[in-house]
Amino acid sequence: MAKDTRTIEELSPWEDARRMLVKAKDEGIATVWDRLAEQTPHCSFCDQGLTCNKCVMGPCRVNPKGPKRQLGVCGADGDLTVARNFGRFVAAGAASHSDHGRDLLEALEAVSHGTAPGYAVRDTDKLARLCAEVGIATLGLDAASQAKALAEHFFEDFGTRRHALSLLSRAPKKRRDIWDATRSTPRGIDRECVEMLHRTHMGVDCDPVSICLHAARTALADGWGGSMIGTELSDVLFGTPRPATVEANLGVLRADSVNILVHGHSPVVSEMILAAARDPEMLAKAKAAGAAGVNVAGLCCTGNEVLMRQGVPLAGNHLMTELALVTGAVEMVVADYQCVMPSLVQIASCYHTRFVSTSEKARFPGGTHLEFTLENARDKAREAVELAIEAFTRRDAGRVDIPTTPVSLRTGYSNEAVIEALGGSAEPLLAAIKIGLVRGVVGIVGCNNPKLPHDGVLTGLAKELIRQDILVVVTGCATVAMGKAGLMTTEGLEQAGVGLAEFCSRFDLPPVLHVGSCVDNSRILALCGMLADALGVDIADLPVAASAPEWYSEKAAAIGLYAVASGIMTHLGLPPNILGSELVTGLALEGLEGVFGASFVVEPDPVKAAEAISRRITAKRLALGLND
Ligand code: MSK
Repeated sequence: MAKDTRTIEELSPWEDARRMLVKAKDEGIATVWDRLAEQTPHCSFCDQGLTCNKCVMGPCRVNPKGPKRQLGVCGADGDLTVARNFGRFVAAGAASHSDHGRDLLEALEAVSHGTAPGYAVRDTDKLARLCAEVGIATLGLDAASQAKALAEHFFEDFGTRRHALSLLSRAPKKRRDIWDATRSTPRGIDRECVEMLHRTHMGVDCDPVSICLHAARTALADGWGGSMIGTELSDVLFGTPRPATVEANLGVLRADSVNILVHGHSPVVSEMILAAARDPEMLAKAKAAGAAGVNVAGLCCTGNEVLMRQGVPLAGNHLMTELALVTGAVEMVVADYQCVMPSLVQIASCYHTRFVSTSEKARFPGGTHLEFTLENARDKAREAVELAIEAFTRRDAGRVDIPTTPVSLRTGYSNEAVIEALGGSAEPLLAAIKIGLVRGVVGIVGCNNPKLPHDGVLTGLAKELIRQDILVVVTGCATVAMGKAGLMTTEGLEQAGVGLAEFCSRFDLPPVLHVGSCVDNSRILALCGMLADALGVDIADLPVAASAPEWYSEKAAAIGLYAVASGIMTHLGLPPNILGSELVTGLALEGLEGVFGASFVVEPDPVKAAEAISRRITAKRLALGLND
């Protein structure tokens, strides 16, 4: 297999990653970096978005400036080909987040019917608030009846609304008017995804601009719909996050315990695994097998979910998932869905590790499939923990290497927790923004990508921004990076500018606030809506920005596009595969500014990216009549 020519030091700055990369090499285990090297150089047509495999007259490679093949067999030119591919890319991301949201909705419905043993409404206040927000009268309704009514209401957002999603009311009126005027108002979550597939079938929408605008509508259905419902109902079912200090990196694995890693995105399975692992009966079984206990740790966004609500330590982000298994100390990976590399099954088979898939819609041949449903989850979780205990008895102590000690980070900053930390309203933050103590707020979100130095752009950008008195909020895999860089404790304020440090010290906040998983980017949208309403402006007028510096996934493209369509300038460390069309690229980098008041910036260098974001924040501040 081809090897990445970068040195291990160039691949990742972290001690835990580097040690495991060396161990993987010594043990002959291929990782994502090795496979990237083998796939490089990539097909230049695919790289530019100029291949089409949507029908069997093709597949086609379109060469817009070449002597031949300027059109696909159907007659589609390069712009149309790129737009169709990008539209489907965004729809897949929006569908993924939203289908995750639907699972929470089904869980809420089952809880309301009493058919989901072990699940319950844990935040009854939030349930009542949500009911009131969408117009459900709660007087005289118990929690189960409220849950039933709310579930019925949100199901309509998925399929049968005709005009607008219900939580769009959280966006300022000016923003909703822009969506109406540009025909971007998302009508139904499923509807926009399905319509994108329809529009991009051969011979339907042949206008690249029209397809891109529908991509924005599809992304908005994710951000203000599927993801937002997913976040809110996760809080209702599992508790609204509150600030806590937790640990992260591969050092959270324990040599003396049964280690179970929960991976993927949904809290529905991982919460049950956690409950089973904490059961005294399971603990006794673990002890009988010679272990000190059962240690559950998280990976990726499932990790973020249980970190935020349950204080479960986070073992790593996207590029750490394979390396976690290379420690030789993991008994089991329990996966739900999304961002779970199929390679984990092969790597697990090199150790005593069991890979367990749990979702009917996410199967991994070669692994153990324990199908969780809302009815059987409690029993299946116990079965999984017992299998992990059995795997512990087969662990080869000679192959165990747990590198480094864990770092601490602060988590749990739901919007409710932020408001509480500020003393009951967002006013102190607004006041700090007005006088320039805090110059702006930037959401840094998303993944790792092996094409870029692991966590390097994420942390480099965050350090530059906080140094310039810009508050950073993070979600998803960005979280572990910031935690390892020491930016998620109040000690991180040493790296912040004077103004930001003063503001954060006053409220005992770190300079980088953890607001959750990928779907929880919807918390950032809601916060922006709240701040804009408080100032009487549109979201596009706020001194805010977003960034997905090391993104890789379709979901991240949907997030970026819903941020832009909500009026938030968005930085990407890598471009999507659209560079084959000057029209689509121009729309992304400039044209959307005229439509939504925001567009994309692509810049792999974190310092240059910070400069671009800072310039934007300065411009927005001056336009609001504030100092720069
Ligand atoms: S898990 S989408 S690698 S953030 Fe949400 Fe991480 Fe990106 Fe997956």
